[in-house]
Amino acid sequence: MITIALSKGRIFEETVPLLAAAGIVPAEAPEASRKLIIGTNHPDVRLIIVRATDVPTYVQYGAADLGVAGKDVLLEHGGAGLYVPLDLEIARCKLMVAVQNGFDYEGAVKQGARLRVATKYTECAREHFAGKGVHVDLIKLYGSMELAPLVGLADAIVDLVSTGGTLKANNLVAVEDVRDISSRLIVNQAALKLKQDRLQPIIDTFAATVAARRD
Ligand code: PRT
Ligand code: MG
Repeated sequence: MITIALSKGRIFEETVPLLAAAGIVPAEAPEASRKLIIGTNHPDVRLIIVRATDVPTYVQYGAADLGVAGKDVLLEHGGAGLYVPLDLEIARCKLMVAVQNGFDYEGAVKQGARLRVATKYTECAREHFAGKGVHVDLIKLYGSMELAPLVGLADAIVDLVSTGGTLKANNLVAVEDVRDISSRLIVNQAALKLKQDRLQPIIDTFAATVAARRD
């Protein structure tokens, strides 16, 4: 049995074409049912639907052989026990620093002010501000970071931005790039050895499909 861990939403949707290239077709969409285990056209290939932040954990412990996870999630998770052979170049976005419209971020940084920063991405944020020599108090949040500057919880947020629509709708502006984000294929290291004959062709097909999209 080959088990592939995916999160529903953009990662599932953008992984379906890669699976199709490898001849794997899900029996149903996760939105269509409440099932957490979804079969495919191959009796020995199944998909499991987990929270985006839980994908590395399922793969790390071998409950899934393969998974697709955002670089943001992998940076926070740490990546122990995972082989990360491929940037799938899907679910692209940017990790950015944003502030309320009118807040003088540059000025605050120049003055050496201590900034309060709310984020789900504390590891990435810590590294980013340490690299700039900016002192920050990090406030861990699990969602809706955009609210924090509006109600005085934080001076700034570190969050993912794709269209910019969420920032705009909440009177926030991006002031700094932290890093580009895309989703990666992750593989359980033991499974790669034990099931190489089944896993390697899938990895190779994903790689070829990603490369073909670039040209
Ligand atoms: O949503 P849920 O709480 O269940 O979990 P999740 O947010 O971890 O999962 P999901 O499926 O939303 O995201 C999975 C992965 O997609 C992330 O780990 C990222 O690598 C990637 N990704 C790509 C994004 C975005 N684009 C994105 N825009 N993840 C989240 N967002 C959010 C962002 O946090 C912000 O709230 O969308 C909002 C901004 O979007 P724009 O288009 O308004 O800029
Ligand atoms: Mg989300």
